[in-house]
Amino acid sequence: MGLFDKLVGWLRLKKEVNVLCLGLDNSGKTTIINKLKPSNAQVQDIVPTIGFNIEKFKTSSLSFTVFDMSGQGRYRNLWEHYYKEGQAIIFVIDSADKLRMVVAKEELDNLLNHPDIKHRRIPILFFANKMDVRDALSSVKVSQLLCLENIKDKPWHICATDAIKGEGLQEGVDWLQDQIMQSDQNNENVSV
Ligand code: G3D
Repeated sequence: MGLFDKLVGWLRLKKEVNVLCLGLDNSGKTTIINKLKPSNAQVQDIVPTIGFNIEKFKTSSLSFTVFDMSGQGRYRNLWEHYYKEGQAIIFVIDSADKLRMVVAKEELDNLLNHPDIKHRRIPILFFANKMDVRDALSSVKVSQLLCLENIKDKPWHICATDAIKGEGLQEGVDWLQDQIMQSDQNNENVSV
């Protein structure tokens, strides 16, 4: 089963799933989203998202909102507005960019403490991307530097990925799908 077919499995949830794809610029968000889209819709030329840029991709049951999180303080209010709508988060890290790991952590902390995220059990999938780059940090190391073990009130998972080859993405998508289906079932049980 292809990645997109997996994602279409979410159709069974009978609702649109809004996935926020976040991370610093150049971490690989656009490359990842393009791998998740159906092959005939993939963009061949990937333009790094520079400056303030929100991209939205819509497939049959999935709506992805992608934006960069750093260096755009004056626009922050605009993109934070999307937090409310997100039902799942994909947070992409450039594992080879050791210098900006601290910036990635700051942005993650801001995200986790945001009023529209803080009290929700929203699943967060971390992609420790660019694993193919020599000297890239391992996903365990990335996890340590971002202090992921401190996230106690949200389900989270980290996958080592090479977005160019598409490696590791499937595992992450499977996990995210399980989480969304589980939370859907829990909500149904609550409303019965
Ligand atoms: P962004 O959307 O988060 O800003 P992009 O990031 O998807 O535009 O990717 C930024 C650059 O990193 C691109 O290279 C892209 O090809 C590259 N990239 C993305 N994922 C990987 C990966 O897993 N491994 C490697 N080696 N490179 C990756 P360019 O050269 O176009 O800037």
